Amino acid sequence: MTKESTIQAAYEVAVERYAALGVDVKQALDNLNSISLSLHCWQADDVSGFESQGGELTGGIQVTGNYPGRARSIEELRADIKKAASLIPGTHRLSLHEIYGDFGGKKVDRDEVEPAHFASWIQWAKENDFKLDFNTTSFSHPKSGDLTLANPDDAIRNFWIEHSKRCRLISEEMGKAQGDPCMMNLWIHDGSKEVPVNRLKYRRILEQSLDEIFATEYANMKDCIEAKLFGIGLESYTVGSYDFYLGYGAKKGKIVTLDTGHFHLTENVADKISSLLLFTPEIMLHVSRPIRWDSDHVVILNDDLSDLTREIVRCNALDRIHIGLDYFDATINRIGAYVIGSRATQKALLVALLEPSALLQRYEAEGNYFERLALQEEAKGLPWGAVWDMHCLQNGVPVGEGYIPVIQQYEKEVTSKR
Ligand code: RNT
Ligand code: ZN
Repeated sequence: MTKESTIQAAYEVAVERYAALGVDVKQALDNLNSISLSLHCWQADDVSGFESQGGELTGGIQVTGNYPGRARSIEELRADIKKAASLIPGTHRLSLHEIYGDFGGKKVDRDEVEPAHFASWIQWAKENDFKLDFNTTSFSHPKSGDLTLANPDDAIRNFWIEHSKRCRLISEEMGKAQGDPCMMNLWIHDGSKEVPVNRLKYRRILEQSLDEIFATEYANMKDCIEAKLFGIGLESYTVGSYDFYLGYGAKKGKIVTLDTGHFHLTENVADKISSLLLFTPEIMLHVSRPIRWDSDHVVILNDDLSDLTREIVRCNALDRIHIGLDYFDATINRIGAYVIGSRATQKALLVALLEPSALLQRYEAEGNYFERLALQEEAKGLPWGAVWDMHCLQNGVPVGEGYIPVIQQYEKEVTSKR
């Protein structure tokens, strides 16, 4: 393990190097410390949840792998999340799906869920310094089918409307209890395997359903609507496409969720940020890593992620963009997956915060494009790693790969015994 004195020395050299380019490292770290990630609870148990009648995962999403140690109960999931959070610098949020309610072994259908089912979560979050976010769950249910809120069958549509309304109320209670708005994400898989001859019909129904769901105004929760390109088995048509939700969000003042796995693979999600900032109130992100499709691989520090975080910082929009994670990998230690993805996202944010932006902006404004490109290239080699190590040290979490043995130990003592 690197010694504290070595970390300190490397940090001081880095501070000087950045200062020469007009970058205030201390300020960058203060900014990084103020960013909370919204950790997705579903990496811990492969999107299973705690419904007593819990069945297979449907809705066109898929988890691959069967690495031992999946969380099987609310207690195990909470313990795993706490373990993961202890290895990630900063204080964070936890994003719950409706199926993770504390149902006490009873069958509570999705149109019956109440704030009481999340009382123990609210208490847990308070005790463990988490803030909560929330999600409606319209997949993995006998009434999920291919169409939920866009279903022409009113019995099914109304069931999901009721579910979504109740989820908003739960979110409101969470937001009130934590004194900070709960971000409620609404994602539905609605779509079809072949192209319908009436595409408009289902989108019209979805618009009506959303209008009904959002009719009640709340002060302590914010609505986010998540678009998608396609789901497995629903490849030809997605009712809630990006155009659909962008239009809805811009017209009705709702927050659009950009999931980085929900676009054509050559589409640049970072490029969407500045446009959304102009026309929608805020932005919710689901940071994921698609490989050939929306595969939800563990997030790593790659160019796509760096582009995204740089764009957020360049737009000076940290206060309007909520950063949630959304991936599920069951082929490796699940707590390790949380830690890798969260730390990668934070590293990408740090690199963005350390960008010599004033100088780059000046070059651009003056039309000095050689200088702009040269500095961007050289900036890639700046000693941000030394600053990251110091950040971990100051936050009391393992520096560098120091979290590997901690996770191995937890696996030995806890998850391997499940
Ligand atoms: C699915 C969406 C959605 C889910 C979670 C479980 O493609 O990304 O956000 O991953 O809600
Ligand atoms: Zn998502």
